[in-house]
Amino acid sequence: MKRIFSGVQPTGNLHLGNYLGAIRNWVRLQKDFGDCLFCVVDLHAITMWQDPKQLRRGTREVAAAMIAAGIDPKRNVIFNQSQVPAHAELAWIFNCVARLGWLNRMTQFKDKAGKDRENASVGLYAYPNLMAADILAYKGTHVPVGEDQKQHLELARDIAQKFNNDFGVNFFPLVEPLIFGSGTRVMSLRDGTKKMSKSEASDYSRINMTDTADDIAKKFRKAKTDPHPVPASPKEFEGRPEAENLLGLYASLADAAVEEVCRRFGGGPFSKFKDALAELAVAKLAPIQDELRRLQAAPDFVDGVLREGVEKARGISGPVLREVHEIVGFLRL
Ligand code: AQP
Repeated sequence: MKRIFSGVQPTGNLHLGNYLGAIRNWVRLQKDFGDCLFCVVDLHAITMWQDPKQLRRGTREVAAAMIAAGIDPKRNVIFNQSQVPAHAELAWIFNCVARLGWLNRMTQFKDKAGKDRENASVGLYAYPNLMAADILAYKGTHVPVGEDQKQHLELARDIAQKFNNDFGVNFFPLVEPLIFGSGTRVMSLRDGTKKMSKSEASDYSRINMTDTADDIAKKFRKAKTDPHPVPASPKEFEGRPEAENLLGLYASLADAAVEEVCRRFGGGPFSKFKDALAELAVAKLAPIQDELRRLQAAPDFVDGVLREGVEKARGISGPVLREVHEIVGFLRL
């Protein structure tokens, strides 16, 4: 059976990268996959310190954004990770399956821990094991994510394979990443070599899902470019990461080929192109933002969706964990 699992951290500032790289694809996939779980991964969020009030607010905001973007809470399971014990429990078992050498190769840990590695939390280091548990607690088979999560998904496959080999079973599926669409790697507006990210200090580096039309226009106007005209073909992207990112963003928002966008704006000034890009982004985000505002004013509704999701998620993961206990050899009393 095919089952989708994916998640977003409630760490604030949900941005265009999260939308184009992940959430928009989820909306499209829910039509083809009957069984989808979309999770607000609050256990992942606390691998870096979070203000408790902000974390609660962020959890509701991410759930609301999923619904506002078009994920149907009736057909899918929308829930927050911390309320389903199977995630943390299976993560511990996977801590005992995954090898230190595997985790040492994870580039996201290196990026996030930076130079002060000794001071990073153990949770940040073991993050990929929890991510494998998130998916496999439901025997998830397909995981739609942005390009940045590819390495973690390869690790989830390795963990599933090693668990199956160690215990001589064919229990966990080998998860398939679904990395598709033109927004799989949206880059920072200040530096085209870095991904757009929630935790980047400068707010000018990203378009937040809650930005006003004025903010969006201002941020695109200030976005870094180069002194040359807009490239007339993707062949001219070489050494121009900011231009490539902005044209890619336009293509992704317009659901058009990047070649077509280059043909339309190529040779012209960036100022004109940036105005068109801002206009398009505002038009595409406006209906989602309207719905998001409506849902933010109805926290009881959002909590109700999460509560129902938690029940369903526990109902699926509980029996999987019972089987895992059996396989591992925990004595059931
Ligand atoms: N820049 C991006 N382009 C395309 N996809 C992206 N995703 C994140 N950034 C981009 C995808 O969004 C989903 C949810 O991401 P997350 O909230 O779990 O955290 P993250 O990947 O660590 O995202 P951020 O925004 O960069 O957060 P911080 O700054 O806290 O690390 C994932 O599917 C991800 O691929």
